[in-house]
Amino acid sequence: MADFDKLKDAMGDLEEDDVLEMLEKVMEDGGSQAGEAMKACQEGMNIVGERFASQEYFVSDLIFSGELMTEAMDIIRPALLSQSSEKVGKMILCTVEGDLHDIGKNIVKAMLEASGFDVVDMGIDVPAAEIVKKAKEEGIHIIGLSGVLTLAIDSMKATIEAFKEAGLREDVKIVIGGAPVTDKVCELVGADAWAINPADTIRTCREWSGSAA
Ligand code: B12
Repeated sequence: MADFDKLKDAMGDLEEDDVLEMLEKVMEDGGSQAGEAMKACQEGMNIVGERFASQEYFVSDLIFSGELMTEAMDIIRPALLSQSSEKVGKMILCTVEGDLHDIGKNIVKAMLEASGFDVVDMGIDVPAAEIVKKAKEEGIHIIGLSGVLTLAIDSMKATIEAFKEAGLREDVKIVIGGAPVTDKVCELVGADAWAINPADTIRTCREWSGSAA
């Protein structure tokens, strides 16, 4: 049984060797506890964020934490993905304008693809108008917006407004996610749903595409 508190702390302390070693151990049985390990790593990233906010860590530590989280996910990703051969639909996923964070988005993308979605990944810092244009061009009805900065909330709102202005709001379902997103934020920006983890995102998007979770 892995010690997930230890894993969380090692991630928060940016102890690369310890994190990677613990994750290799988690994978020894094929990764039956990979979900818990991901959660612990994410909580460890919250510690990094708190230490950055209190000026104990610097931007270089944030950058390093991003690299470490990416390495960590590379180890456990195979166990998180239960591959579906069924094709359930196409959707857009991106990080909204002004926000360059993409680790969470990339995790969500990998899991959506594994569950059968054809994900059009528009990348990071994507302006509202481009998202609307892409949805229109490709006839896509499910949109996932990611953002971890507080300012991402404004960009999410602007994106939803842009769909309204284009007369397309009723044609799309929009799910938002990322660290600052809550039910209140969902209501404020006018999204259809929000999710904090990939499993909930998949459930919501599969419901919208007409496939049971
Ligand atoms: C790593 C990191 C970085 C890396 C990002 C690397 C990368 N490629 O993404 C780098 C170094 C680039 C970075 C830069 C900056 N960062 Co930064 N960063 C972080 C940190 C430590 C971790 C983020 C992360 O990857 N978490 C792990 C992932 C797995 O979690 P997640 O993103 O929440 O994703 C999960 C869920 O939210 C959900 N999800 C995610 N997306 C979606 C989408 C949908 C549709 C759904 C349904 C669900 C969903 O599923 C995911 C998996 O479970 C956070 C701290 C934190 N607590 O988040 C700060 C943090 C977000 N950063 C912060 C800041 C201030 C910055 C900078 C401004 C620093 C600077 N002075 O330059 C810049 C901003 C650049 C910009 N314009 O975006 C602040 C934001 C403050 C705020 N309230 O706005 C934070 C909160 C740190 C802090 N406490 O001060 N950062």
